[in-house]
Amino acid sequence: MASTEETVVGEAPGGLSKEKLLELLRAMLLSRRFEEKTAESYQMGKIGGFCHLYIGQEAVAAGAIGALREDDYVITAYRDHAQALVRGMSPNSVMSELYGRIDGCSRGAGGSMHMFDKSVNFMGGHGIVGTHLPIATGVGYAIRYRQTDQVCLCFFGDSVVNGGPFHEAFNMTAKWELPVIYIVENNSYGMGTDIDRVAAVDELFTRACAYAGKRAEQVDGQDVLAVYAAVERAAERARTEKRPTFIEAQTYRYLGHSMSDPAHGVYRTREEVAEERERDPINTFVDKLTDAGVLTDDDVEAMDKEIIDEVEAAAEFAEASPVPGPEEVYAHVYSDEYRGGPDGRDAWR
Ligand SMILES: Cc1ncc(C[n+]2csc(CCOP(=O)(O)OP(=O)(O)O)c2C)c(N)n1
Ligand SMILES: [Mg+2]
Repeated sequence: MASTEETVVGEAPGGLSKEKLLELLRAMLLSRRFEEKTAESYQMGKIGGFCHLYIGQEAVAAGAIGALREDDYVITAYRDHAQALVRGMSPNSVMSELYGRIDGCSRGAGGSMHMFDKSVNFMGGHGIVGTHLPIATGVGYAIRYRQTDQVCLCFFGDSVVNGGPFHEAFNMTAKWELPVIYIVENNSYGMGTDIDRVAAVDELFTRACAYAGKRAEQVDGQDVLAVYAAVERAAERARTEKRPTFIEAQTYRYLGHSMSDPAHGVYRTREEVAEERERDPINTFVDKLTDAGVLTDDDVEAMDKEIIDEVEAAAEFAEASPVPGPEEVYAHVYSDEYRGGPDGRDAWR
């Protein structure tokens, strides 16, 4: 995307407008601060169930979704808070869902792994490893059927490339020439399993060459601009050539697999985590922006404070939101026709 003189100060990183650069930084900071609050609330017992944090991987969601149009679709796995927020779901809705409250996007019934909001074309939040890839194929098919030029962006983890759904989904997506972008977040681990222990070829993007030919590439997932550029190219290809692309984003999670996993785990060393933290995607992007004169340290601090306030407000909102009543047990099980009441048949129209 071309930069303009009015909006860019100095040499614009990535050739992007100042507005776009700030949007990318804001997306990453919001994800980070939101999840720091999530961890705190979880430890205080306010959030229950499975909860997987994305801290360290923010550049992937921010860069990839930042390169899409608002009417494109996004689908992801269970590590989904950042994707939901960056796609435009409100922090109040996501936090309330984490708290299991009625104002959550799934009325508190889904929790951490099941963020969903049709109004922003965010198709979830899916807990079973790999099974949302065929759903992405279906979304791509729906786009083709409706003859629009939207695209579907599908995030997933590195362990997925060894499973059947990856190969089945990608094969049909390529055969049917569907506008889907698959982006694997290679953070080197599937729970406590090092990808090197289970993948015959650890350059994961090469797995997709059988289906995508040269439309498969590897990017530095800690560099938000590199991710942005790769997805922008892929989206253009999907809209014009109606072809899928496979992107491997090399990234790293700083915390445990989930809230019930120790921060480092026994499968990796503290030194490795410390070394990876040196490549923190937010710090490196802030340095890039301040070096280029796009932002001052004070600007960054002001943005950060505003985001922290927004996240605190979301936690207060969630805290005040009611716990779902017993009538919710039967809601949305079969259809929207249910009109409330825990007491039997008359509750159905
Ligand atoms: C079909 C299936 N098998 C096993 C699990 C248990 N499980 C949850 S997360 C996970 C590892 C996934 O790792 P990866 O795809 O690399 O994603 P990451 O957690 O690194 O984001 C496994 C095996 C599951 N949810 N679904
Ligand atoms: Mg992984």
